[in-house]
Amino acid sequence: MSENTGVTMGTWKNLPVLNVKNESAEAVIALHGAHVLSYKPAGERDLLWLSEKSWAEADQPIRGGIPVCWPWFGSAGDPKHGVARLYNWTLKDAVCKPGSTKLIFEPFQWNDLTASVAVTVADKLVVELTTENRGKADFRLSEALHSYFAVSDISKIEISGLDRAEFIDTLNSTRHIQEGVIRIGAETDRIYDHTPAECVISDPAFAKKIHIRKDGSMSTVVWNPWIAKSKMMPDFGDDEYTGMVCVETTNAANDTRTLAPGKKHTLTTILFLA
Ligand code: TA6
Repeated sequence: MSENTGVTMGTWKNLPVLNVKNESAEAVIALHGAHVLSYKPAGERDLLWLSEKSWAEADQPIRGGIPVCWPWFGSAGDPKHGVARLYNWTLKDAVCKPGSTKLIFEPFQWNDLTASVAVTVADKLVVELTTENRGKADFRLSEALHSYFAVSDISKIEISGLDRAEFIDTLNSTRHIQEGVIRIGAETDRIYDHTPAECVISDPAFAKKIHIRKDGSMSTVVWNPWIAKSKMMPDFGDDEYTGMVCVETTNAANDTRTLAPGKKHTLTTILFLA
């Protein structure tokens, strides 16, 4: 392994983080929420966005990166977006190979469910969230790898891959069919809940596009808070909406999963530039 590669402990604000560096990429993962804060392929920009005003508190979610929303999405339970992103995860193992580092976290036991997270930092970033139902009853599982991507200017990007896909506009609870690429010019909060598609963020300021590939998911959420909603969030700068967009790999809405006793489900998001 070349110098300066491997996994080291550090801090971000006052939170402990794992700094990963190898020949292919570098990344920062907070133990709080098993939360990927940053992912930079070698010689490339950071794919992920992180708010300057993010909380860094044990009882608050980090704003940006890849929140692990589990074992429910949104307000399907309390707290919103579940308990995993507030949990202090422990690193179980780091598997280091040339050009690839896989972090495996100790499973998180919550009631009858067990969540396992693995993060692979290579020329692609792979986050795997596996749920096992160790109880005696079905569990209605909704979840998200709620990725925040850095963009040059929200008004200039396009998101492709969802043409003709059905979505819920959660701002008014109406259903629509996507026509062509997604362009964002207002608050946008949509759940595309019948699609396995790989999405691509095209940003004219950058030569390479961000690809969001997934497995174990038939739903994708696209979110930008725009002006008014940004001002309502204390952990989100008033003008930060122009530099970010969420394209989230989820099991949400009609893609909520019923997990039978003894069964497992893995939600995987695969991010890369191309
Ligand atoms: O994924 C979109 C969404 O559900 C939006 O409705 C918005 O609430 C966003 O998540 C962020 O939620 P949070 O609880 O992290 O502020």
